[in-house]
Amino acid sequence: MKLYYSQPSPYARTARVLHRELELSVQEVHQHPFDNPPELIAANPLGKVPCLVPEAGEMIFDSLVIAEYFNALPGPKDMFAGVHGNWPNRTLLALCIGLLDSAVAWQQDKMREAEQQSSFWQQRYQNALERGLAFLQPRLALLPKEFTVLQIYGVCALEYLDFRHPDFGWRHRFGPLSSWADSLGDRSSLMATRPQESK
Ligand SMILES: N[C@@H](CCC(=O)N[C@@H](CS)C(=O)NCC(=O)O)C(=O)O
Repeated sequence: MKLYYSQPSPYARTARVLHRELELSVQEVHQHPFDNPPELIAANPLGKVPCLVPEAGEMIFDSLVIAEYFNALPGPKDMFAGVHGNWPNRTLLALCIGLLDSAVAWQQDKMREAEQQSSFWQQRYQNALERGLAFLQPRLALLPKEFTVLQIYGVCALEYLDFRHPDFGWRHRFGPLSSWADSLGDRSSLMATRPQESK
């Protein structure tokens, strides 16, 4: 199966980490959504990455649906262990996805011409991120002990903040969260997918 992704995309990164963890055979195809590649548009009418084209059947998007699909394939482990059926952890997963949403929306606003940027929205995204991190940090002990989708979305969100919003400086204010991210960061699936600028 083929996975359309772009290197800096944190949503695409979650799918790239997951298939590595599950040792699935996936061909990664780099597509920058802003180039409107016809293959990507044909696969995902929203023109977004990640998008999965399985061997047979319909395309699969978005990242959480791809995660559920990968996890449903025969594989060595359950990447939703302690998340499905556990409402506090399922809510923390939604929180981590929401952190990604705010961080990406903030980045998109920063990419506009200076006069088109909105200080109202940029502040709002930062406030949501600040409160979200403050909510997550004291709940780290609740997370499943295994490496699950929750850890994947969490680390992808935090490292995306390092990548796109270094001036936000979250690591100075959230020491335990920063140590938590670092304790997972040398996993090969995370190291192989760390965001960098597209060439
Ligand atoms: N909810 C989607 C979000 C995907 C998304 O927004 N991807 C961005 C890249 S980070 C994208 O492709 N943006 C292109 C666009 O908005 O046109 C998911 O979880 O997969």
